[in-house]
Amino acid sequence: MTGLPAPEQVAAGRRRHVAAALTATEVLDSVEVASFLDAALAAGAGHVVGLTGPPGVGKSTLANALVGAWRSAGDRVGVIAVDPSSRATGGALLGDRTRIRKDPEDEGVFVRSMAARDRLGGLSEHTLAAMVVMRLAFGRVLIESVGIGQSEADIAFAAETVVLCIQPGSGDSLQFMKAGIMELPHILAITKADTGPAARRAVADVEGALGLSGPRPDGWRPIVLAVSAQTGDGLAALSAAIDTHRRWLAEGSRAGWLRAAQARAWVEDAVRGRFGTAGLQAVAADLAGLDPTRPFSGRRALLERLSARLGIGPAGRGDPRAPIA
Ligand SMILES: Nc1nc2c(ncn2[C@@H]2O[C@H](COP(=O)(O)OP(=O)(O)O)[C@@H](O)[C@H]2O)c(=O)[nH]1
Ligand SMILES: [Mg+2]
Repeated sequence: MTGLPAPEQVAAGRRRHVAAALTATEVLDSVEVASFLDAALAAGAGHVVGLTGPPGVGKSTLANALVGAWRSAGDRVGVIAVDPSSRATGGALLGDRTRIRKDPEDEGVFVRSMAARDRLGGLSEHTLAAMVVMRLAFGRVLIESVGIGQSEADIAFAAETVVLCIQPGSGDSLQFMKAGIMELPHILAITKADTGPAARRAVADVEGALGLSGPRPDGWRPIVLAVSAQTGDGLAALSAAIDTHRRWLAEGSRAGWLRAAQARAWVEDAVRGRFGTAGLQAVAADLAGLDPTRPFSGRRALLERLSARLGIGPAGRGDPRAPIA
């Protein structure tokens, strides 16, 4: 018994079915769970927005404001809050949760917080599974994840639209540019716009930094804006920018390409995480032939094959980061 609801039940979006699916997919290694997630990935149509940036920049407050705006527009929203500190503080996100879920009777908002991992830049495979479940159930999915150094990049593993939050006067844009992070976000949101001139300067700084880093390989022109979650100024513009990027992705086969690239990255990351680069080399041919529409089944099969070949027990046991070579 896996306790898995039917994908159609999850798609109907009732909270108890979503919760059951999230619990049942915490362990990815069964055939049933892998097929469920592949089916969910194919059927889900929710748009996944990643909200990232340093601690204190205003992500949670902005997430709350976005959820409010989307709910007012009648959209149903799933929120995944990835918190690197939640293990240490045991419930740092409780405040966020109560702030976001204003109405406990509202079936249209679902918030799940989870601890960060070291891999996938703080996003665990569990986060990916949760994202896949959420985008089956909700038209909009928001992932809040703290970026620490290079890990701002890794929200791009999961989200379709990446919003990087930058604090006015922090000098962070310079750091991001140096670290090559400026090329990743589709939208750069200068937070706390109510703080005045510093926010306006930050917009100019970020636009300058983007000009220096040249065009993105995918041709998207990043949108820079200032937003205050406190006053609501710029919130409509942020929401519109997210939808502009969503429409851009929907043109041609951009969204499909993106999902396929992400799916490959998930499987590669899982293999690398358990079996190191030697594992990746051992299954290079299988990886090349991977069906990106069924990454969870592909991942499972590859891990099982490697475990059998190397005689080290079922996939997913032991220290997932221990390399074999
Ligand atoms: N002035 C101002 N302060 C804000 C705004 N948004 C968030 N803050 C404050 O910034 C701090 C960090 O906010 P939080 O949303 O928890 O940041 P996170 O760590 O990125 O999730 C809190 O004290 C917020 O009240 C804003 O739009 N204007
Ligand atoms: Mg937060």
